[in-house]
Amino acid sequence: MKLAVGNKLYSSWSLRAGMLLRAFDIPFEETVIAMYKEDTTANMYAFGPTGKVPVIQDGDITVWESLAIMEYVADRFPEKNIWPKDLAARAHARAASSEMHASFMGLRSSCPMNLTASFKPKDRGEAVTFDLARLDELWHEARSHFGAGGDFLYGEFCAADAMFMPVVTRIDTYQLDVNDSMTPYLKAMLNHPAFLAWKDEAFQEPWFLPHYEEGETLDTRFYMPDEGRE
Ligand SMILES: N[C@@H](CCC(=O)N[C@@H](CS)C(=O)NCC(=O)O)C(=O)O
Repeated sequence: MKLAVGNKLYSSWSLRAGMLLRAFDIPFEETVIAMYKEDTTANMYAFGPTGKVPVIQDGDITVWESLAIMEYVADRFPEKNIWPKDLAARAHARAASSEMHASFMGLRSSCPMNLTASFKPKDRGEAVTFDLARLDELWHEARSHFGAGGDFLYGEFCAADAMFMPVVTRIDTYQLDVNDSMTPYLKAMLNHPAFLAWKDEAFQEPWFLPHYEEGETLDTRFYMPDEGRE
């Protein structure tokens, strides 16, 4: 199985697919395509039909769009609990993942994924506050109804957690004000070995995207890619 992704420091959709395959120990070969370069679009079209990543190629089968990738991996490896086993939990996990795919635009546009640093808290406006309140409600519902068997939304780590991984990093990066009840989930996600492995690889990348930091005040720099070094 081959997986094409964008910059691991910045590509939130890539992290979702990368997290899923790593968390479930699925062997794959990864190609990283640098974003915002002259040949980015051509390189992405070489993998999939939308000129975007992530894309999975598995023999003759090509799968694009993050949610379709989750479903394909679940079909391909039925022995792994990519989605929760319980019907009600699985339905909730799929609905939550679809909501992640289609919504939370305030948070996604105001707080782009950026693993290089953390930024000082500031007022990020009503849309972000609204999204954080909805996340709190959704995560609380998942954890309280289905989460008893582990630290993740539905107990054991599943595709829904992979879908929310970039949001968890945004909460961390921008020091967003979230309900204390979310703290154990955030910690479990940020310490998941699949995320730590992704971050280690991200911290080798040379590409710096300064426009991802416009309007931000740096708190802590964790990693500066070569392109951003003086
Ligand atoms: N709806 C797609 C979104 C994919 C997407 O927008 N990926 C971004 C990277 S995070 C991309 O490939 N952008 C193209 C580019 O940077 O040129 C999915 O769910 O996978």
